Amino acid sequence: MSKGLKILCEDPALELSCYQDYQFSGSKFQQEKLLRESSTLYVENLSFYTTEEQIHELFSRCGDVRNVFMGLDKITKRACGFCFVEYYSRADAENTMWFLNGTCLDEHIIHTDWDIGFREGRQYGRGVSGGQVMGEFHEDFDPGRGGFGRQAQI
Ligand code: GTA
Repeated sequence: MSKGLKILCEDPALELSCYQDYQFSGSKFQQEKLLRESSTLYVENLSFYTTEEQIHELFSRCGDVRNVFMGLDKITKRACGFCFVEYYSRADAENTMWFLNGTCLDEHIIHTDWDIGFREGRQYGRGVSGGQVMGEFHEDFDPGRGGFGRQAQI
């Protein structure tokens, strides 16, 4: 394939991120294969007040949603700003990467990423405070996301 054609065929909206789940026991190659065939998306930067119903409603605009798994604080079991959305087909998940990545939901710019597929346990935040790891490094106060920053680690 010529370089020009290759660039046209590559779609940056559908690219894999460099995120690696350290709890995944397979190789990097296996993880990449799963990501390339997956119909599941990870969604981040949700408001803690956004409900499963809202997510279902929004993400259904891009295709048939099979499941929504809300990300939960492992201690309080409350929503902590992320979720997994499982579609019936890869094409529908691709639509979402195109149309919903970077859009606004409940005053938050949401980010979507390919995911290897939901497994029990992955819905819980892995941070020391119970929420997501990245939430513990945000310095800014965000009323929609707790905004505890580094204080949670002290
Ligand atoms: N598919 O990007 C993702 C993703 N993330 C960030 C989390 N999950 C993701 N899945 C996909 N793509 O099931 C999934 C996890 C788990 C659930 C909760 O969400 O697989 P978590 O966010 O609480 O913990 O996971 P995780 O992902 O194991 O934490 P990790 O990899 O240490 O850090 C995630 C991000 O936090 C980093 O990419 C970085 O942006 C930020 N971060 C981590 N450490 C620091 C630090 N020292 N300083 C600043 N930022 C940091």
